[in-house]
Amino acid sequence: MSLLEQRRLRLSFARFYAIVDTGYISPDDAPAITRQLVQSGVDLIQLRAKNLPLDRIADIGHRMRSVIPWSGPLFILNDHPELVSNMGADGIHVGQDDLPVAEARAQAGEEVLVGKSTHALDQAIAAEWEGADYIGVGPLFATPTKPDYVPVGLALIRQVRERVHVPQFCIGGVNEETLPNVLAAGARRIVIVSALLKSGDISAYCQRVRERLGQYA
Ligand code: TZP
Ligand code: MG
Repeated sequence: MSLLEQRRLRLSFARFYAIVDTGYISPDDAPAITRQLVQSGVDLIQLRAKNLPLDRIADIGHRMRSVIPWSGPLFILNDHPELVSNMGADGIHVGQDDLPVAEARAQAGEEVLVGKSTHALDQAIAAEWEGADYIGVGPLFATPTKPDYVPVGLALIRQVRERVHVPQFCIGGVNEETLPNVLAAGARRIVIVSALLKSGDISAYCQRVRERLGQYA
């Protein structure tokens, strides 16, 4: 099995995606937070650093990689495909206004997962056609993490499930309080950013989220 196939297999089981966003934490805390996320059993960890220069992102990414076991959560970098191979990330995540999937894969490495953000059904279908290994679907709710985006609403979750085959991670305003409605609306894979980073106890928060996810097959 190729490395890409192994990564896709691990992705196929993944349900809980955490993003380490330097808009919410001090970059120096990223490795310690990452270690907590690893120990808390999340399936994917993304580094999202919108406010830092490239050399700083590369440095934080290296330090995060060093605390994520190779058999542990998949490690994804947001933006900057050119940094991926040196960082040893498992994947790259791009948005609608970023490089096309094929170009991101060409820059990041052919064995690397490519994820793409989508905000509507046509974008979700197009991302799969383009070759994305997984998609993000959202923001479901208004969120300070992505303030300029109109919420897509919960109905999109089932529409995407019916038409798209690659794993779909529902994102945007997902937290302990909204999770029951998100799951009832059909989501089986979720991303949490601010609620997790601001929780004060990442381990306990993850435990409760995982229990709730476990109630849905
Ligand atoms: N893409 C769509 S919504 C979002 C991203 C990166 C932010 C989600 O953050 P939060 O804090 O979990 O609402
Ligand atoms: Mg981007």
